[in-house]
Amino acid sequence: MDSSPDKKPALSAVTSHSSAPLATGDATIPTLGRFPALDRVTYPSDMRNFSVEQLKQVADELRAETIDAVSTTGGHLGASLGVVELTVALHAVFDTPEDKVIWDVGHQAYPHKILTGRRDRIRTLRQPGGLSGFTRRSESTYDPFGAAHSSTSISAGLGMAVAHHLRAEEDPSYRERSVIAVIGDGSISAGMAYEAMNNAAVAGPGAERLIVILNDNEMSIAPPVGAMSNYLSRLMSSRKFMGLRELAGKVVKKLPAPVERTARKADEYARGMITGGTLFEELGFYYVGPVDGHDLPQLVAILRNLRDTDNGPILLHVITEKGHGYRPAEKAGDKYHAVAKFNVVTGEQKKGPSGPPSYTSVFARELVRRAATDDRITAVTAAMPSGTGLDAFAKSYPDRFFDVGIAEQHAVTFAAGMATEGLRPFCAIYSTFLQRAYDQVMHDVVLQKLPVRFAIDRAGLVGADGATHAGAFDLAYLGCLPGMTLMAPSDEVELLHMTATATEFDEGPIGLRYPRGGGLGLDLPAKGQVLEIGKGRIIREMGRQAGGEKGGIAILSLGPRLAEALKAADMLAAHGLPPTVADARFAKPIDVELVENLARNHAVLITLEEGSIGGFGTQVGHHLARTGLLDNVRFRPLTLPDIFIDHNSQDAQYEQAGLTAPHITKTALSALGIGDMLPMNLPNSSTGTKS
Ligand SMILES: Cc1ncc(C[n+]2csc(CCOP(=O)(O)OP(=O)(O)O)c2C)c(N)n1
Repeated sequence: MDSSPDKKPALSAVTSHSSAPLATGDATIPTLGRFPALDRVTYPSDMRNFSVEQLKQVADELRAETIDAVSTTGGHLGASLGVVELTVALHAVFDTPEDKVIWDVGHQAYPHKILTGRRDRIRTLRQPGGLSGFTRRSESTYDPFGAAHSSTSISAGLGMAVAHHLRAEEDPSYRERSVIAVIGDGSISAGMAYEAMNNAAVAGPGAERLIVILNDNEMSIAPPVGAMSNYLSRLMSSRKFMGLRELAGKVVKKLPAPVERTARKADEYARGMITGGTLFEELGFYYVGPVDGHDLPQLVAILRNLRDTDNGPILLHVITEKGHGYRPAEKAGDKYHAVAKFNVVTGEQKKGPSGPPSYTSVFARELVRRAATDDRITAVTAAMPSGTGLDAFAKSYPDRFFDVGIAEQHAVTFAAGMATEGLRPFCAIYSTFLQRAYDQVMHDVVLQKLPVRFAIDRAGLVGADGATHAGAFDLAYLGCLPGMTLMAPSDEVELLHMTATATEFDEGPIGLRYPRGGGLGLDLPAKGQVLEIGKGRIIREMGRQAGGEKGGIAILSLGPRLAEALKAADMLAAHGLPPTVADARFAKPIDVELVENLARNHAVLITLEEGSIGGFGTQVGHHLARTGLLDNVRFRPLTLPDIFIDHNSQDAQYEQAGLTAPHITKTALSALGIGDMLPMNLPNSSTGTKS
């Protein structure tokens, strides 16, 4: 067995980085000096001449460094700990960044970041202005593809592999290179992964350089579900770990074509006889595995063999343990998938301040309560039972709860099918992930007027997960669909009512979108009430003002920004301009009567929402324009700005977005033409900077 790692020369791209190599005493790396092997690695090229023993030391230290860093930032720990050995082996064997390593989702890429020139910034992970919690092209040449939504890696990798080959003729420096997509057993449940695998074997020259590494830790966020997961377990248990001896007979190196074909045939025949072949082989992949993903010497040797073979596309089945090497994570039910800051010794996570119940839990509570007396209610999640609160539903009604795996498209059409049978399905999906099922929403649900209830969680800005997870667009992408009904609660009591309303609404598709985090701490009534569809409510009537009959300001808010609207109302009242404040409740259909009255009776009409341009304000503006009312009112729609907002605290994100009380106040005063007359130090609404 040749256990020495790759000794290929480093390419120029590896060394031309902007950040300086680590210097002893670097204040940004508090662990410097504690990890002698890791301290020698700023970039992967630094460890390519390491012995396997040295690489094992790097791996051990990398694990400790990852734990130490995440203990100060919080983040996705379990998945990262599971791939420490794999990360070291990949970067030691392959010529990254020339060879491409794509991490599916990217939440397991913290060790990868540490080894690829970002150790000095790893403690800024998910912090304002710091490293992203996922892979990102703009962050490093070692991140060839940005991610955060799952199951994209095989498609992207295949595209890269094929494109590289296409450019071979015009590129004199062309050399064969590998593209490696690392995808988890949870993420491989999504349709996209199969679409890509289905294409790989026939995608043409270049595709043979694709290596898919299935990182099988028998976990998604929750335990994985579905026949594929069962299949992988069977595959794993029916075979012992593959060692080098078996691999030697399996990986057919560059042999003359006829010999290769015969060898392949014999090999396939033998494998088929023993195991019946694998699904991956049927799809045209060369299946290798299962392999112990924590056995570094073995991994290095196997990867070297795979690198040097052109029998691809290859699927390497690696078995790992989520949270590996850190006892508290290994013992935890969720394997520390996502953690708050924690104590490294005890593993105890810092608890946030115990605030009011989350919107998620209020929704789940009402759904569970209603399901007790309504057996038509079913609940569907795409691999997020705890994130959507549906774990509570699952406990009470396991027969009516469906976790379909990471498969948002299927979840939506599955719910549509249920609706055709007279059930009342709730499809609970985060706003950002519902994007993946857009055609299913339009074509399978809305066009057919099927009463699927969309519980759209994490609507609006979401904090540390950043732009990839922001629920910014649902008001726009759902609001434009004919016949869609769309609600947004301004507080948790309203959410209770809207859950009740959605349950009882059988006339067609309906959605309720609510944010990440806690409500206002209001007393919750015992049950929600059914609201009148398409009707908003006045919260505060405009006081008497200077400026004649039609004067003053109206703020029409959709969703939880209402609290900011009310603060703005207090600010304006302090200046003698108490506005009318209304809660729209419905983004679609808009309350035409309310909108028209506000426009007719006020000089200024401001709409407010936690969504992008093209959402609620656009609907209102369109109506005003078409009716001619826009001619006589100063209409000011406040939405998220037309930019992607990076990870930060939710409050800071809304500040940047220009959606806080001072912004609203300033918008109102500017619209009246008196913005400059008042001594208020207010932010500039378009940039979030102080004006
Ligand atoms: C399209 C999409 N849906 C849902 C998620 C939320 N999500 C993030 S990681 C994850 C589990 C991934 O499981 P797996 O691929 O097995 O990786 P592991 O965390 O176990 O290493 C889920 C469901 C997502 N990122 N993208």
